Amino acid sequence: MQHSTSEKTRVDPSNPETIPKFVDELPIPAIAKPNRMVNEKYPYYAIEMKEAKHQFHKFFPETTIWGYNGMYPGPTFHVKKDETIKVKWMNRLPSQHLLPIDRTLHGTSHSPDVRTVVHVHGAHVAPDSDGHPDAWFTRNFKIRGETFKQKVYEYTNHQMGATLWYHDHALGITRLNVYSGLVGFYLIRDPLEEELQLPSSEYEIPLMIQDKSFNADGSLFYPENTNPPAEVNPSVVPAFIGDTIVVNGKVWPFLKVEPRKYRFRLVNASNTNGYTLKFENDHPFYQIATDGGLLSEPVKLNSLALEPAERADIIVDFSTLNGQSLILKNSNDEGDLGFIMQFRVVLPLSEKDMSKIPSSLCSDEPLTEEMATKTRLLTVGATIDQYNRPMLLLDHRMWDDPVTETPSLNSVEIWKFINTTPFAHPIHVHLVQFKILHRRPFNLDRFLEDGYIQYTGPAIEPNDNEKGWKDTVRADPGMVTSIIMRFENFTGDYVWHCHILEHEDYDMMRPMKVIE
Ligand SMILES: [Cu+2]
Repeated sequence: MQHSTSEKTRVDPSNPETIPKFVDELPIPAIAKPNRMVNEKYPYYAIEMKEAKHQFHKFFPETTIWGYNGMYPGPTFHVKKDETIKVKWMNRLPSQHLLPIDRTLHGTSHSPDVRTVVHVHGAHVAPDSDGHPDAWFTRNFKIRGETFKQKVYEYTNHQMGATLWYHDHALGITRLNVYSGLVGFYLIRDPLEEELQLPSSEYEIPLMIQDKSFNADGSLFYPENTNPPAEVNPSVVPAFIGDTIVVNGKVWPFLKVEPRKYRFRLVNASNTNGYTLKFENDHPFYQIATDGGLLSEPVKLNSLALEPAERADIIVDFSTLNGQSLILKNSNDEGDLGFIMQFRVVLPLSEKDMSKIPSSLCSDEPLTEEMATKTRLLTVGATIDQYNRPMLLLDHRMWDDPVTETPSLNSVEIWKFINTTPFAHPIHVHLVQFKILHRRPFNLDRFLEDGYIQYTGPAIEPNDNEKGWKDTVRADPGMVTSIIMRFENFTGDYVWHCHILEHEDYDMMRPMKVIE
């Protein structure tokens, strides 16, 4: 396709109607390289958070972003299961934030504007390497938050092979730091997985989906203020959805593929937006993994819902589509946000496709309700703050309230999320991978009146493609969503929260302490 210079001049980054789709090739993020070995044993990585220029679309001016090693998305970690790595995450960012800061939110009134801390989402890791929201640090570690302990994080990777991702988690500004570009993939590889002959190497592609809005000059747009209150400006917004879709850093990209099977590692890294992914011609695909690793068997799908922070590994077989193009759509939206990216089956088959979609993927040890020694009832709710703004809360408590979720080491617990709001919240628990037990409708009016949970229907099993290990669960409105998990290996301070980042920052996050 040829584009004239006049087309370039007509493109207005702030107006999605003027932005041509599928003109940029999908980038594959660079692979993170260890700088050296520690004691000839541990790969050691030094990663710098830096301001940089990024080309979101070939007809956009360059955009200032923040990225790990100056890249958006950051470099992809490829690590082996059970192999320890060390990472020194370094802040080399300027002292002024790219985006407007609300100083009424937790942690924002007396702290520096630009502070960072890195969380590997889904990692089973010691608390001092988990990226606690108060363990933030500024440029060159000059100022440090109250729970800061160490400059070098250690990841032991004692968990299943999985598609994890890393992102910023600094208290009260997570939504702004992530939106600025502080995100990347962290892939754990399990040698057992190699034996399954899944599509691999250049046929295994990570896809990070985010929504973004731009100003006319190509700079990132993030809203400064909602309606009232005028006295809080900038003010957090209760939700933010951009007007373009960005995959691996390009707006509505395309990917040329061979007529064969591919494995895609999907993450929804958006602030608020959820997607229901679907090929335009209903082309089926197979989900093989959830947040925490392989499913016990592949699940054939025509569409796949992904809330913020959820991941899915899927296999798509393009072998019957030689010469065709197909668009990956988002059926939640009829407009521009209904388009994710395009696949063009135009590359010649380089060799016979020997990869497989095995009928069975991995054996699974179940967690049963009888194993649980504690059940926690946790409200997912909303209130109104002193400025008349909506404020979302977990268990009616704020981030700064004393810790109440204190599971014992090696215990199994059931957590029931009682959603009293009219929308779904993706709830993320650090440290663990859990199983979804069920979702069950309840009488909301009765619950709001006297706190009694009167179920109004039978418990609904999770979908087949949600039956694997999860670290983020969609808590549906009007439902009690039950999960079960075991707290193993580590004690100390962690967090659990809604992964809609505008909610997490205000004030839908709670401490969690695993005790002896
Ligand atoms: Cu939420």
